[in-house]
Amino acid sequence: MAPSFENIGNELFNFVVREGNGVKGMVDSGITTVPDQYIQSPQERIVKQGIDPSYPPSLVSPIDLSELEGPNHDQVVELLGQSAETLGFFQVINHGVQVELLEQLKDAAHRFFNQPPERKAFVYLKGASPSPFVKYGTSFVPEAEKALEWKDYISMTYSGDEDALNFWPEECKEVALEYLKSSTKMVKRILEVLLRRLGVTVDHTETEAYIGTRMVNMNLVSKSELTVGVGRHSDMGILTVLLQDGIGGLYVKVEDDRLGRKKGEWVEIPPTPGALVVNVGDTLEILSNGRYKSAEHRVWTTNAESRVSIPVFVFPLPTKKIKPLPQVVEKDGVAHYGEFLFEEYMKNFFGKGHEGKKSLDFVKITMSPS
Ligand SMILES: O=C(O)CCC(=O)C(=O)O
Repeated sequence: MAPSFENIGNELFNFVVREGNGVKGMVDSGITTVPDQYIQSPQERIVKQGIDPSYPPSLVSPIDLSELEGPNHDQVVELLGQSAETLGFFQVINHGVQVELLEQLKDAAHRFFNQPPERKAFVYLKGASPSPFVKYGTSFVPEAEKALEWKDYISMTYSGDEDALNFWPEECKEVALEYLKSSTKMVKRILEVLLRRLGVTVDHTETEAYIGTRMVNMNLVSKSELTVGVGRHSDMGILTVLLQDGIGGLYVKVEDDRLGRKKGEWVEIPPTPGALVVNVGDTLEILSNGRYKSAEHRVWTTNAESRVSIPVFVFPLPTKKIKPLPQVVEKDGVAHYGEFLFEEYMKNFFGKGHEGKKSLDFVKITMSPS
C-alpha cells in the first residue's frame, strides 16, 4: 500500500529533507495527495498557462549573440539593454554553448535524478557529500519556508577543474563543467556590453571579482498543481543562464509599463529549442544603480512528466565589496543601494525562504518623502 504522509509533520520532513529522499522519493513512493506542508496559499499559486502571442519580442524571438561581433552590434546591445531594463529576462541563440551539449545536459540531469536515493541523494547530502562544493537538496531553505517547494536539486560550485572531475556526479560532471565554462564566457561578454552601454568600463581584475563565483545546478520539478516548484524570487548574482526543457512553466513578473502588459502580470518564458534564457540578478541591479532590473520569477508545471532545468549562477567573490558603480551614480546624482560585502548578501539570501525581491531590501536606500 502507498505510504501516506498526510499530517505527520516531522516524519515527512525527515523522509524528504533530512534523509534526502526528496520530492521525487515522496512521489515515487506513491503518495496520492499533496501533503499540507507543500500546499501554497491560493494567492501564491499560478493560474495562468500558455504562451501569449503578444509577448515582449525578446522572449519570443531570441537575441542572436553572434551579431554582437558584426555590423548589427549596436542594435543587439540595445536589445539586450532594453530587455535588461524592462523584464530582466531574455533568450539568446548563437550563444557559444554547443546545442548538442544542451541536449546531453538534459539527458544527464534525468539520468542523475532517476537513480535510486542511495546513489544520488544520500551521497551528496550536506554533511555526507565528498566535497563542500557539491550539495543535493530539496526545496530552497526547508527549515525557513512557509510552504515547501516541490523541487529537488543538485548544486555544484566551481572550485577548479580537478575538483569538478573528482567530486561532481559521474552522470553529469563533464557536460556540466563544459556548460559552466561556456556560459561564463557568454556572461562576461553580456556584462561587458551592458556596462559599456551605461558608460562604464571595468578592468579585467574587477570583472573577475564580480563573476568570481560560479555554480551550476540541476533542478527537477514534478507535476505540482497546489504547490510551486520554485517560489517567487530574484537571483542574487550578476546574470543567470538557464537551460529549460520543452515542458515550460517558468514565469516572470512584469514590472515595467513599456512591455505593453499589466504591471504585476506573470508571463511564461516560452521554451525555445537551442536557446538559453538569461536573467538579471540583484547584484547587476545594484551595480547599475537600478537601471537593469533583477526579475522576480517562479516555476510551476502541470505536465505529467517531470521538468528539468539547469541554471548557471554567476556571482561575486564573497570578499568583494559591492555598491552602485560610481560612474552611474555620478550621472544619476544619487545612489539607490548601500555598500556591502557580498558574503553578507549571501548570508541574508540563504537565511530565508524565497519571498520575491525582498532580498534587495537588505541594501536598498529608501528616500524619505520630502
Ligand atoms: O527552473 C527554472 O526555470 C528556474 C530555476 C530557478 O529560478 C532557480 O533555480 O533559482
